[in-house]
Amino acid sequence: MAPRDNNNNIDLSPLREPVTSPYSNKFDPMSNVSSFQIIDSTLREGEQFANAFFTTQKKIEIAIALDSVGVDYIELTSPAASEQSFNDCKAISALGLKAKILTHIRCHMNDARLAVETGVDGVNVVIGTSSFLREFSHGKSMEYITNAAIEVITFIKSKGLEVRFSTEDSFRSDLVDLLAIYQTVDRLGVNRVGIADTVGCANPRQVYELVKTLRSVVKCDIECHFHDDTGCAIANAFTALEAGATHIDTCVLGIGERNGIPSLGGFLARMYVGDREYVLNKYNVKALREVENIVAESVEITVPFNNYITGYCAFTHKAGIHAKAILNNPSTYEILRPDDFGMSRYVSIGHRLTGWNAVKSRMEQLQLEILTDEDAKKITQKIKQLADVKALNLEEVDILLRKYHTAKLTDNSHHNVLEKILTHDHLLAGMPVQASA
Ligand code: HCA
Ligand code: CU
Repeated sequence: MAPRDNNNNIDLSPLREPVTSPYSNKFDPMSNVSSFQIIDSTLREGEQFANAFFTTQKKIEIAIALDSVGVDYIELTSPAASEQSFNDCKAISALGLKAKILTHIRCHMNDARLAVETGVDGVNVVIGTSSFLREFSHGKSMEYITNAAIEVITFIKSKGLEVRFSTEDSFRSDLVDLLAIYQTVDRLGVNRVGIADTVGCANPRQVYELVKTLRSVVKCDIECHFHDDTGCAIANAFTALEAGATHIDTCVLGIGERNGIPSLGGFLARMYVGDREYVLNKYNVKALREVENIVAESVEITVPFNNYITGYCAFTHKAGIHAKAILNNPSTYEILRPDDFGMSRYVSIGHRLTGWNAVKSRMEQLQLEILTDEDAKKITQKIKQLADVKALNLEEVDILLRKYHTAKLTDNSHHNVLEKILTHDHLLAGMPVQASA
């Protein structure tokens, strides 16, 4: 039976919550869609973004902002990269953040020795296993890689730190080689193994197959890292969790080598649709905007118009049909609830696709109470006529509404008002000229 409020009226509020797809399979026992962890790599993968240069102070600011979002781990550039990188690992480990701090190293004893000196909680170790990388990059055999992995992992574990072992370019590596090395390191007691789609070639189906296979041969957690060269990074991350992965790598705004990896905000948007409670209870999604602004400014980009959640039109509704439904019940055309993310919905009305319901709603917001539905319809026709030449901004729509309203209130001359306004200039006639800067 439908829930009722105290006055026995049907309570519509559950219907106003975002309604997810009936096809989602929340109770799949393999799936970790409701129990994943985030490893944010803005300060490692993100440092490989073309424009990135983070000072120590900026890294600290970003780490604190990431900690406010509640990411589970923060991954830092290898201490072997440079002296400053080593010192930055120390400085960020010493901040005492809630997030665990990782550094990311090559599968190399020299790097491992440096890493354990920095005070990090764990070390993410990586080595290329695809034939391309074995032939054209480091030139090592699988036997060499396996022995190096055993030595490095044993050493890091002996220092009491978390350790993850990952293979670069996993999706172009030989499956038998991959499974063999993951089984070896699993037996050594790594906390996680990692899969990396270094070139962004994988699609969700391939990801599902590989993670599912890996899940059946190792006991440890599974971390996944997906590049976005072909637009699948977030979908791949979601699918990996469905197949049993446990940890996903993200970067603020999706920055990284070439065109990056899943954006933290986009990934959280995707997961919110999978399990809203889990995301909202565990992560402070209202803090996303702050960390995005810090990173965007620091790497000299603007937040893209179509950015998940915080892009300037992420919650803007335009077409009349959408606007009408949204005003009745936002779930109709919104899968994310803007207020959950500290954002506001905006219904755009000054264009030729507008509808009278949206215009009426604006009249109500402005408390122009004497105006009727008929008035809203007439004004809407006028907006469409003007907007066929050039769209009106909200301020201009408001001027039209107020002029019409004043005329109706004072001497019932509102019809004349509409007849006289044939251009934008007519609309703005008599309005105070904006002071120019
Ligand atoms: C790279 C390394 C990496 C590592 C991922 C991982 C990748 O810059 O090439 O440690 O799992 O994409 O393979 O970022
Ligand atoms: Cu990468």
